[in-house]
Amino acid sequence: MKKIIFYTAVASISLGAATAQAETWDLALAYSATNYHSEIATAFADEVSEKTDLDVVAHPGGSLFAGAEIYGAVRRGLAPMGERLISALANENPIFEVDSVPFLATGFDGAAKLYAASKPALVDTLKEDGLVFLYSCPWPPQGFYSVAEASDLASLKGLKFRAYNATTSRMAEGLGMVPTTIEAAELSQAFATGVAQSMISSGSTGFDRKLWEEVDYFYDVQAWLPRNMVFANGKAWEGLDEEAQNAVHAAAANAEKACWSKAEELAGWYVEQFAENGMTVGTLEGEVLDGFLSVGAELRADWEERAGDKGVEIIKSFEAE
Ligand code: PCA
Repeated sequence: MKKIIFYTAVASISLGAATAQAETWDLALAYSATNYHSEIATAFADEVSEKTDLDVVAHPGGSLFAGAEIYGAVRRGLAPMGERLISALANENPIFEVDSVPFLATGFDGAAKLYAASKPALVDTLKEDGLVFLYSCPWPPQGFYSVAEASDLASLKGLKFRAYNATTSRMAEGLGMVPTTIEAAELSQAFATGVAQSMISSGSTGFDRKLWEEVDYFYDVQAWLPRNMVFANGKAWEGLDEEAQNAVHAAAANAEKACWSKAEELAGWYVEQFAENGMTVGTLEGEVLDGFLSVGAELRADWEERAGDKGVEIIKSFEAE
């Protein structure tokens, strides 16, 4: 009997000490653990854990919440931190779509300028939603994957297209394809079963999902560079003291810098892996290229109209940079 009491006392003392030392914060991630976004977000979590009393635990691959659920889950406080593809939130606010306006910013320098021009609006929009913006990192330039050679528009007609946001859906429709929204985590399955036959995405996602096993053609369109963002629940954030908040922002700045360099460093390498694995890698030409450009121009005009004055301001400040 005495022995049991002794163990209980020890257990509760150590539990008490652990609670006082570290509060655990989950960081919900949508993309695979080996993707650079996830690796860097995990390094960010480790840095915060090291420098503050928080213990931040990253959950890649949609293992805590699927990509489509992360924004809502962090807003509701179900997870204190999360990462989301910004443009997938288009139905919340057109500001979230600016990085996916076709052919507006098509390289890393342009994407960085567009980020700088749109960041104040992004931070404000998150604040209105009760969230704290931490950092944002791009995907490499978006290309076109297809099981059929894109020799003319007729060859794309009716292809089942995997979309990840409203812009990709509308590009597909404008080009005669049939879009379905599918998270990156479900991609291999979708292509293997024929639910998807084409998509617009970066070399990064095609590489993660070994798309060469199902898809023969990659066209390096460089249509835009969409970004992910990492953010925290505002109430949870208010529970941190100023020193901890500053340490989180400092770790976020480090992660953002590392992530932009990694994206740029890997962009060409991913495409090389496609050729090495037997895919035909090229650029769009003729009426297919014209089709992408003209549907892209329509989508840009449409976005400018929906985004109103805020949108015009962002584009103006982007173009002035
Ligand atoms: N990869 C993500 C979003 C953009 C990208 O390059 C995806 O395909 O889901």
